[in-house]
Formats: sequence, C-alpha cells, structure tokens
Amino acid sequence: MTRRRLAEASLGLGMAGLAAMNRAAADAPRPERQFPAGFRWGVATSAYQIEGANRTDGRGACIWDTFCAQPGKIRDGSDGAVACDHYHRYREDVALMKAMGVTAYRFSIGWPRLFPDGTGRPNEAGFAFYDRLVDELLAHGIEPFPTLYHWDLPQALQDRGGWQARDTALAFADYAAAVAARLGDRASRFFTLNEILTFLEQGYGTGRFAPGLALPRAELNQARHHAVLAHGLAVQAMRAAAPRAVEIGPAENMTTALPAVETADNVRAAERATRDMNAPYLTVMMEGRYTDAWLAEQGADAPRFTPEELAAIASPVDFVGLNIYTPGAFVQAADTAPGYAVLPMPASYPRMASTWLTFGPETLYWAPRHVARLWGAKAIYITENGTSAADQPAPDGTVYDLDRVMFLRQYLTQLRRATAEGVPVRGYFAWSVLDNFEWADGYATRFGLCHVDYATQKRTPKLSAAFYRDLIARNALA
Ligand code: IFM
Repeated sequence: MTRRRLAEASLGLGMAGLAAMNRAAADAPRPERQFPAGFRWGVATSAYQIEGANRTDGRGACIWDTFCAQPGKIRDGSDGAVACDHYHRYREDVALMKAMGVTAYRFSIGWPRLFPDGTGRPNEAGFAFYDRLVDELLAHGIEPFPTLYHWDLPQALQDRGGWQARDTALAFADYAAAVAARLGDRASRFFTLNEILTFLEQGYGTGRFAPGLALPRAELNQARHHAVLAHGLAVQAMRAAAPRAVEIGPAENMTTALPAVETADNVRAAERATRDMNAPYLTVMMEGRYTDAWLAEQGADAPRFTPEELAAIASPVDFVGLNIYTPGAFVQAADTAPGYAVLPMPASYPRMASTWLTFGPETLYWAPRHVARLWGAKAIYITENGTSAADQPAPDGTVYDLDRVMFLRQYLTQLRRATAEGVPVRGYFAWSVLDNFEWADGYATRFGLCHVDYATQKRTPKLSAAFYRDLIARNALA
C-alpha cells in the first residue's frame, strides 16, 4: 500500500460512522451553508511544536530548548527534541493533509535551523529541509504558507538581548529576506511573526513561556515595540529580496471585543474596544501610531520610538492573518469614556479542555469583521482556529472527539456568516493537523485533527479529521 493510500485508509473509510459521513459528502450542499468559490482550506503547525530533530543537520539552539531544560517550566517535563519527528516524517504528514483534501499548509520556518547563531553564517542543510517540504507540498497540490517566526528565537540572539534589543528586529529582517530569496520562487504568501501578543506577554511579561522573563513595564513595552518593528522591517526586506512579487502579512491573535447583545451601539463599542485593546500590537501595525489613550496610560513607561520606525511598522501588508480562539471581552456601549464597558465573564461561561479556552464561536465572525471595518483590510486569513480536547482513543483506536467537532462546526458557522456578509476572508487554517508540543503544557494537551502516539509516532485521524475532510469536499457546512 502506498503511503497516500495508508493515510486515506486510516481516515476511517469503512467504519460505520465515518462511512455515513462520507455518503453525506456526496449530497448537494445547501447554498446558505456554502463558502465562497476558491476559499482556501488549510491546516497549521509550527516548527518547534512538530519538527523535533533539534540537534540535526546543524540546527542551533533556540530559547525553547533552553527553557524546557529548566526544571518545572513544562508541565510534563518534556521538550521539543523529538516532538512529532516531522523533520523526518514530513512526507507522511503531507500525505495525511492530502487525504483530508486541504489545499493550503501554514508551517513555520525554524530560524535556528537556517541561522544557528541568529545572524551571519547560514546553514545550507536547514534551507534544504524547507526546500524539500515546499516541493513535497506543491507536488501534492497544497499551497505552502510559511510563517517566519513562531517563537523559536535563536538562543544566541537572546544572549545578545532578545526582543529587548532593537538589533533583534534588524536580524529578523535579514533572516526574513533570506527566506524570501530562497522560497519566494515557489511560495507566494508569507506570514511574518506569529502571535506577537502571546510570545511577548507570556515570554517577557509573565515568564510562563520562553525565555521566562517577567520584565518591568517599560522594558516590556520596548520589547513589544521591537517585535512590531521586526514585522514592518521584514515586510520591506522580503519584498526587496523575493524573486517575484509575494504577499505578506502578520498572523496575530488579536484581542477581540464582542458585543454582548448585538445592537448598533454595542457593535460600535466593540470595534472601539478592539482597537484600544490591541494598541501595541495590531493597531500600531495597521495605523502606524500608538493610540493616544495607550500612550497616556503607559506614561513614562511608553516605548521609545521614532517617526521612521512607526512608518516601517505600518509597511503596507497584503492581508491580515488572525488566530482565533477565545472572545477577549464582551462589551456594551457606555455614555462615559472610552465609550464601552467591559462586562465581567461569569464563572459558569463554557470552556474547552484548556481552561484559557473559553468557547466563543462568534469570535470567528466579529474578529474579521472588526479588522475589515477598522482598517479596511482587503484580505484576511484565519491563520489558526481549533481546540484542545481530552482525546481518549476508543478500544478500536479511533478518537471520537465530539467536542472538537462541535467546536469547529459552531465556529465555522460564524465564519460562514462573515463570508456571506462580504467580509473578505480568503482562507482558514485549522490548528492543528497533528497533536503536538503545546508549549508549557507539554504533550498532555492535544490540539490535533490527527492523534499522535508519541511512543510509536503513529498518526491516526480523529473524527474531527473526517468532519474537516467532508467540509472541504463540499466547501460548505453540512
Ligand atoms: O499551540 C498554540 C500555537 O503555537 C499558537 N496559537 C495557539 C495554539 C494553541 O495554544
């Protein structure tokens, strides 16, 4: 049996429940459930979370290698040294994607694989791996969507100041240009940094993530500024270095304010709140200025910046990538400044397996709609969406992840509302194709459409993989 057939077979064909689903896929989709023609359906991953092989072919160390080695930092004491061994099994993983019918794959490039010291000496073996991956994807009709930074800062750069240092932004632009020069002949769309908000707040604010720092507010603001500057400088450097025109944008997990009750006043309040809440992240990237309210709030702790830097930060992008998980806040209009009130979240509000993951399907409607209204975005990709789940394999080995299927169905119903109303969402990437290393939670928390047995590296598609394949086949919700 070929690898591809194996992957197709393991998607559950022949099992009673899934077979029924497959028959349903042949039914004509109802127009009111349909996504736009040409909509891209993808899956997403990141280098440190799946590749493993972290000492292979000249890869340098990154801050997560260092962080994981410190006792007590990772819930199960694990690290990304092996992870899903994707570095060696990427062909099998591409075949799994193909069997699901995905047409786009968002993966991240490991900066320490290409530049083991962060800058200077390039590592040809690292570039060669991404050449192989991109070629394999294209051979299967899957469009590569590389992300330049998904949190694996080369340790050598952290030793020289990390994101607290302006030089890191310059180093990132150089690295991004090298990637665009190498892959830009085959990849047309790139994301710069993944979730600046998360890696800054958790890595430099609370210390829960690598490099484990809890900086004072002024230093944290400066690090935030350097990260958004890195994004802007990279956009410019990549356009200059790519062998042809490429499209570039961020992949941010914008804090999304939702109207508690959908009235016109509350919707306006939610837009205003979303702009305010993202002031040092997506707002400055889209507007080229920090909001007056945010600067006033930071006072003497505001970052130091120049007008030239602000202009660079707001370098025009081709699309906005949004990672969507939870509603950031529910708000309603208020008569007093700032024009909205954030409502308290009831203790009984539903959550998924990860306690931080509150269940808010409407976020997938409001987030892209706010971005289109606030900043006139002409193209938006949902760069991540998905949920953790308890995921116990049944005696037959299948994971019947009904909660993940429910989550996806409800969120995608809201995305369909957005596209039907003309919000320019061009594609959706499910997080994630595989269970993987979930940062400080280690391997116990599973986000995959495919189950990974870490002892054997066997991949088994879950019920949610069949749900997703059926959706892609119809380009519509059932
Ligand atoms: O696994 C992470 C990913 O790396 C970034 N976005 C959220 C996911 C789930 O926590």
